[in-house]
Amino acid sequence: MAGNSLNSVDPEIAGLITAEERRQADTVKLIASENYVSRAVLEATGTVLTNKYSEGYAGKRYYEGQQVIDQIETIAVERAKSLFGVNHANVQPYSGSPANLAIYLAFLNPGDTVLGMGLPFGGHLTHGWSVSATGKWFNSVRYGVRKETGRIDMDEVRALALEHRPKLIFCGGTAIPRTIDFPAFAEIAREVGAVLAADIAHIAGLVAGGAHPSPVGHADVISTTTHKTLRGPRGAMLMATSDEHATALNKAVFPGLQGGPHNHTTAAIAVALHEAAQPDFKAYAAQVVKNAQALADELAGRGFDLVSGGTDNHLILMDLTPKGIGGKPAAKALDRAGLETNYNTVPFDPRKPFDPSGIRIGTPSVTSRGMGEAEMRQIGAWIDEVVTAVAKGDAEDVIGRVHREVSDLTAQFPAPGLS
Ligand code: DSN
Repeated sequence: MAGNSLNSVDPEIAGLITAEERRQADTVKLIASENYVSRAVLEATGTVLTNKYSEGYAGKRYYEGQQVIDQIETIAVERAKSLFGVNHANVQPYSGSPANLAIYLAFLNPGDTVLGMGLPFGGHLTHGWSVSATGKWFNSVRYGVRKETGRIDMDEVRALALEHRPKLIFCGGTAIPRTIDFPAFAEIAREVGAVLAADIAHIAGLVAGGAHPSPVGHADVISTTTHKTLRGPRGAMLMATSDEHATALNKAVFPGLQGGPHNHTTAAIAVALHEAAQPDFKAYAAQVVKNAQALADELAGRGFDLVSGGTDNHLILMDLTPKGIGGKPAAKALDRAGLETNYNTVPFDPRKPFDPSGIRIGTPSVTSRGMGEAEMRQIGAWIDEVVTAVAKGDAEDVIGRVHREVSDLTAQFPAPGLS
């Protein structure tokens, strides 16, 4: 049993993994937070490193046998420091939410005040939203965007900070199509004596590739997942410039919140950081933004209502209300046509998060497949055709035809990491 392949031990799961691989290959993946990792990153995740417990940090562990793991984790940390230009990095958080929870544990006590972007405006659950532990155990205050511009209202951020004196301010989020003004957030945080946390999960690859300004030198602490634009395995990192902040974060991750790090993930993060330090990653990051802007331009030209009117980064948020359809039926129809998106609330959405007005679209994955602006314009045309047909209640033929055309396109652009 021990030496047998997955196929012979568990053909049911092996078959489903193959089916998912085929689905990923045949789909135009437009989910803004997803990507395709390289074969090298995939290989690192599927290794014997998963067998090892390593509670603690390199050189100071609570289990023996760390001769190899210490080297791997140290390499990952050094690569993160070098790529982002920070003095300290912790590569152990299991994912973005635990990474953000560690920030609370490091700097706040229960009941303290956090100022974060409201979820419906593009923030993350862990920035103090009501259903999250961060909204239940802390006093959370939320900022949003201006109704007229769809952009973060920095006057409101400052006014709320002065009124509520938060101990922690989060900037960054999950559905923000515009550049985050890190210096402006830093000024407000300094004014009220708050720790500024930049959650760059969505844009980490753009920051690493020079396609979005860096929060380094502005934010006190930086959190990121490793699997979005950064194109690594599912995992997360915390970074800091000062020794004091780094020590507090390290204690919060372990022993504060987590046990043993997932060493196979650490190795894969190290590989992804190596890939992100190569010159072609800069070109990738720039192309992600160019593609998003081409797609945004195509959609706007076809009458779609884009939040903030366009994008500076990898994602587009659209309100489908003027098209006469909700985000959920549109996303489901697009998925059947081979165009994978997610339904999403839009700022000031009158509808509920499980049936919201918008969809969110991103270009990290299609760019990893080598698609460019011409393909984005074609994808924009397909989105328009499907959404218009569904809104009219007569979409079956259109969905079928678009799906065939999508298959022709995906066949020309093989996805990295897939066999
Ligand atoms: N679930 C992620 C996203 O899709 O943006 C955020 O954690």
